[in-house]
Amino acid sequence: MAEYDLVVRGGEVATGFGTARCDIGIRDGRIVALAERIADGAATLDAGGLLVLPGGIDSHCHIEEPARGGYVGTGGDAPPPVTVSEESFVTASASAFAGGTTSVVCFVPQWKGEGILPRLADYEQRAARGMLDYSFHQIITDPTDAVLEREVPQIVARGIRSLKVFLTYEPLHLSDEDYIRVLATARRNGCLVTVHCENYAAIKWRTAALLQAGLTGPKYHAWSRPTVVEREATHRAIALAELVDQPIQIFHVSCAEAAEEIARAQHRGLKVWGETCPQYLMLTGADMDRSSPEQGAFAGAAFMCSPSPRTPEEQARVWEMIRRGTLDIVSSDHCGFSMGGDQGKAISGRDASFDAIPNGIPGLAARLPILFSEGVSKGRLSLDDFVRLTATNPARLMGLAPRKGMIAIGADADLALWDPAKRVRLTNALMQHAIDYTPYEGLEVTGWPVATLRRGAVVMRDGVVQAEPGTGRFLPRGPYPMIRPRGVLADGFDAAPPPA
Ligand code: DUC
Ligand code: ZN
Ligand code: ZN
Repeated sequence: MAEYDLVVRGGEVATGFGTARCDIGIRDGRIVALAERIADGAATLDAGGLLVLPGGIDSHCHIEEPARGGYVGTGGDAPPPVTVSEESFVTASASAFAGGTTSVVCFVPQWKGEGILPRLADYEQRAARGMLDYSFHQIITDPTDAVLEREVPQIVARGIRSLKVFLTYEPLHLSDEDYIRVLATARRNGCLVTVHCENYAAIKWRTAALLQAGLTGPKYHAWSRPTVVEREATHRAIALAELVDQPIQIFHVSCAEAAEEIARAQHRGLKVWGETCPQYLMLTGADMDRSSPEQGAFAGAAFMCSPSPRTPEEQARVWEMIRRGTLDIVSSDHCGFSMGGDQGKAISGRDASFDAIPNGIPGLAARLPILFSEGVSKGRLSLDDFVRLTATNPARLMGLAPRKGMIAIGADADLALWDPAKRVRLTNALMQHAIDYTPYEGLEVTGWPVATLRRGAVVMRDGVVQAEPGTGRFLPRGPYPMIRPRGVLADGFDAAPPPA
């Protein structure tokens, strides 16, 4: 019997410290050999002329997440609509594999008035139908004593190590008091807290004024939440995390002002990490002012997400914050709503004001090709930077390393075989998701995944995804040092002692 189930032969393997031309021996889904030349396995995959990258880890994806009014404006008097993301775990898996991503961390919702365990049970079943490997962030919108004291310890025991909070959105946002209670709970249970940073009251106030002035089209979404709204919430999220001595990650940073808050915190030694997304490098507020013959001004809704895309100048500043290492993860914030039909972007009608249009864009498949093309191919990033931003750093911060996010002996054989010279014009069909558009339609990229391996199985080759639904695995997370509190406390008093 052959020593290896599969040998990936002759690729330029991205180690995170430069590349090495070598063969990769895979057995039982794991990397067991890395050498200049290894013996034939039961099967061989020729990687000559290709880069071999760790499969992408997308640590911020909304997949099949039933939401009650989630991600729609700041609310009015009408009851918020219930939305179920059109993307199932099966379609999201296909999309991820098409773009070279092999694992995700996605979101278990909590609806106000409910606990977290029943919805977690439902979500576990949904996720188990996919082909991707996955872990969960638990959203907390209603931090009752029962949730924080009884249920959070139970989800931690089940391998969930991150809590997600929103500082805006009508049915989701937390008060400062509740945010502090979630931070303290995370500290007591050894979790990371991830934070959506925008000031709820500021957006609500500005939205009301815009609507009153008759400024209702999609482009005014950007006007409702200028950068100061994000900067203020980022500052507050960090200050309160410092008070509690709780590590946090700031999600989807769109502007330098917010990134500078993170840089200052990091300079003071706080455990604060910052993530950005391709939309803040590629889209601007002006995209929401687009119109089309079929959609009219509603066409701008295709680019609506929160925080809002900004300006070309802001994009350049975000690149700089990536280069400096302040922003050390690029995720997709994949959260797709189709433009057609009446359940996606048009759930409140095509004439709806901007505050009633669901926020979110699809980006699971586009993430790696865009970052490679705009980053590595255009000389803004090294290949090592790319690997860190898209795989190694998310794996480390989410407690998935060293099993995920790197090409090393013992790691899962999650690989993207990448043609760095291949030029592709992005189309919605190439994204292989369930959403009826991509905001990047027509963008030409240089660099493209020609095969994706998940735990040693070839799950995508030349754009054809082949994987059995139900083969994705849950990735339970235990305690890990990166998110251990620093132990720096005001007056030396610990108001929320962490586990021993
Ligand atoms: N922002 C979005 O655009 N969509 C999903 C959630 C979010 O914070
Ligand atoms: Zn968010
Ligand atoms: Zn999100």
